[in-house]
Amino acid sequence: MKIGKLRYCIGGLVGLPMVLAAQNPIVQTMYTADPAPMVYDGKLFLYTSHDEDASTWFVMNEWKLYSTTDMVNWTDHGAVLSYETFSWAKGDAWAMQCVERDGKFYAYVPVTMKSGGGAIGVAVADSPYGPFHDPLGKPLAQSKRGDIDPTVFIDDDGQAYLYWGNPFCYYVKLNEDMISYSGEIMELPHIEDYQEGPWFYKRNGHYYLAFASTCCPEGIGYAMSKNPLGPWEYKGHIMDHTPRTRGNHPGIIDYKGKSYCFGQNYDIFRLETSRHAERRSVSVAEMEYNPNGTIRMLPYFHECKLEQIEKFNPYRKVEAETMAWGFGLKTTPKNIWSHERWNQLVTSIDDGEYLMVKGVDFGKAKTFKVSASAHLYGGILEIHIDQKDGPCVGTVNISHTKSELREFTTSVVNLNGVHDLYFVFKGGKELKKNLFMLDWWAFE
Ligand code: FUB
Repeated sequence: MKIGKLRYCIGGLVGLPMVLAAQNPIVQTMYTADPAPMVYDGKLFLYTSHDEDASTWFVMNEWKLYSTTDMVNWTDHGAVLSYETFSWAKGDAWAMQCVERDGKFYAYVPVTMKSGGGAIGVAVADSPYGPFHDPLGKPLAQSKRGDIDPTVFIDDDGQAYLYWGNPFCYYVKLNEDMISYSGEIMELPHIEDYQEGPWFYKRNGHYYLAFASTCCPEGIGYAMSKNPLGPWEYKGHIMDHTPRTRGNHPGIIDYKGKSYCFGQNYDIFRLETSRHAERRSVSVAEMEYNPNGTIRMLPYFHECKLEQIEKFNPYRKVEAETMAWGFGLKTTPKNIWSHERWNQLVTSIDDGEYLMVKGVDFGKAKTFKVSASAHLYGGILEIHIDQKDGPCVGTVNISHTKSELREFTTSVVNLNGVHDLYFVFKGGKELKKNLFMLDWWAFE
């Protein structure tokens, strides 16, 4: 099933309800939940869980990866890890977190075991994109119950900590190898309003434990401590409980001088129906700290600030799966057998749909090149600026390519300055759906 079919039914408008006019939720091509940001090598990586398109309850099989350098245009790297990575797991790829240590990437995940019950596993990779493998062949940690939502933090002295759990919050000290622990698993004294989804981090000497607050609806709460093992003092809401989202789940990070709080809601699913199902979408907001380290409460995501922090450079090969908005489109791995499995194609492109890249710094573009494949009749890619119906500065006729990827080039007019870029897709009378697939594009 494809997300976004009702787009054309809302009041007869071709477009989006006002409520989704901003860059949130940040992924529209599929459902994402449980955001886990990580900064590495100047890039913000975002691992998410994935609600399957037809989920009613939590149908979750894999973890996805997205990245950005400007906070509004996100590149889709596909699924980098699945519950099948763990031979002893039978499903339920819920909230994970990935951390880097000495050039290795450790993904901590909750899964349901073949033998029954939940446990925390760990997988290791040499790159943030994977491939990840399970070094233990068995769970890393298991407590009495509610073994979900692992969060890991490495302190300045090198000691790493693992926290997790719903409705109890457990913790343990990880060893330097990051795949074993020392001492007993401990249970935290209950923190007011704690439900699940702990997110452990340190900033300016303060330790923070943010969490999804008491269900339902969940908000985002937080506690602070002077010590990585507590005692933790409840400090209130980062985002209040609100009927606008049933579940929430924090992921908090500093990037390029700003602080961000990621969470989740049902806002993409709401475009289709008002009934409830676990089909969630990750959103993000800029957040601020007070001088004493406490956090200024945020309104709901739609009222929050989210600025593009650098202009987008179109004079390079841009993966087509990089977008600020792509409602109605899908992505799929370009080649599942390749070691670059994270490279995606944009698919499911129907007549009237569009892909938007925000804040593109054009300078003086003269030519546009796109790599695409069309299995049948193909279609037209129109290049518009500023709005979907804004000036059309170029048109590419993507014709039948015998299923091969082929480069198409067109000249473009009057392109300088910074503009939002819209690729608007048009079919002909023979074909309205699945017009073509896109691999990459570039301006020259
Ligand atoms: O995504 C599955 C579960 O829902 C997570 O583990 C919880 O934090 C909640 O977001």
